[in-house]
Amino acid sequence: MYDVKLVREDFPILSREIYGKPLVYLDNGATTQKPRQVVEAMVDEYYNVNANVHRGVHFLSQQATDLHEASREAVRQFIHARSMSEIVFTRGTTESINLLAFSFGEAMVHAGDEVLVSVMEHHSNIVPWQMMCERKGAQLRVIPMSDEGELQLDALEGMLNERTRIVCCTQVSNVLGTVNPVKEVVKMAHKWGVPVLVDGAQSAPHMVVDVQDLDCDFFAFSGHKVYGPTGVGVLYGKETWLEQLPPYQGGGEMIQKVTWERTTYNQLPYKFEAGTPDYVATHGLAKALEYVSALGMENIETHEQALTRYALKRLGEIEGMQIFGKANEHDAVISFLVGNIHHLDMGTLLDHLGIAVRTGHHCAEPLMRRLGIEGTVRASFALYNTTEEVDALVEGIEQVRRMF
Ligand code: C6P
Repeated sequence: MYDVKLVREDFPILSREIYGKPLVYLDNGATTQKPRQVVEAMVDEYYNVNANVHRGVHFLSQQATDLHEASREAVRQFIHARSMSEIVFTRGTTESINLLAFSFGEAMVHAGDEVLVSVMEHHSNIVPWQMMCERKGAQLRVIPMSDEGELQLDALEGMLNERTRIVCCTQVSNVLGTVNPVKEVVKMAHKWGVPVLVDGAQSAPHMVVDVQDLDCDFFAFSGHKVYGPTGVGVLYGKETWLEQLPPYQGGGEMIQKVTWERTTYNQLPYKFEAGTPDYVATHGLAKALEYVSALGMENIETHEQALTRYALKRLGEIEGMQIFGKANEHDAVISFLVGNIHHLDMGTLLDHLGIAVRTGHHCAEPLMRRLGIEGTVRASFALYNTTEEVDALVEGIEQVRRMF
């Protein structure tokens, strides 16, 4: 039995009041709250273990290194990667994609080549590719979607060709909640020998991720959206690909030998990890993954799916409600507008009722243009949200609607 009341006790912030009202935190797509287990493990490391990793022969350095590398193993298990050399620690999804766009671009992309991204990508999975295409004289092409917010695979089929170098696609849209058929996308791209990057920022917190089953070539996610600390993320890459790519940044740790004439690079994954890593954050991330794994990703998914279905039904009953994203496969993200109430007004008034939602373009301006709007209000759920909180959101929206 998934006991959400018990789970909530692990998150001290959830018992806060905002403007004298109990906090209803529905901005989990932006970042999730942290359980005690994560924060306490990090405090413990700073108090009792702290030392730089991979550098010292002394006890503390070795202990910190062991924790850091155990975290890599925890990530490997969480996304079901084949080997620890395929797990590169970064600062987050954004840095993971920038790393890949730079390195992949340097090695694999030439003038006249094409890079495919979907219309529902976050800016993090658009701009780095745009910058690289500009540098290389390549072309960025956009995979369209239906009005329901489903990726058009038939269009993708027609876009793949001998000039395509990589396909970049989010597994879950941070605006529409669409769960994209990335396994299908991978199969289609692989027929042309084209690798696929899956942006897992919004999927890793909500579902079992198995990169070997997806057969994707690259996968990126952020620690802070999976109940872990800020400042740490992951780029997974198949070893065969990572071996072929040049480093992203130079510095300590990523080298094998440095002379004035020439530098040789470290083995995977260290070739991509220049400088002191945020080893306390990687430990925190491991604790977060341990936490969700103990609850069971399947149980979390079942809980959140039930909550999303309930919210879609209840929100749908509100007069003037327009929900964006009607895909069959829908994750725990709901974007909406009510009548002609501006999204910012709705967000601000809900905030005064203690309800935290996100408003605006959600870092997906091209998608907003496709939808013909400037922004939406977005409620996004996590493992600790309850049906009572959905009711509070519905009641809050009704209250705002009455004011207008
Ligand atoms: N989306 C949201 O409120 P970072 O900032 O690097 O941790 O994650 C970037 C990112 C990449 N891809 C997707 C699909 C995302 O949703 C995000 C972050 C947050 O929707 C903050 S803008």
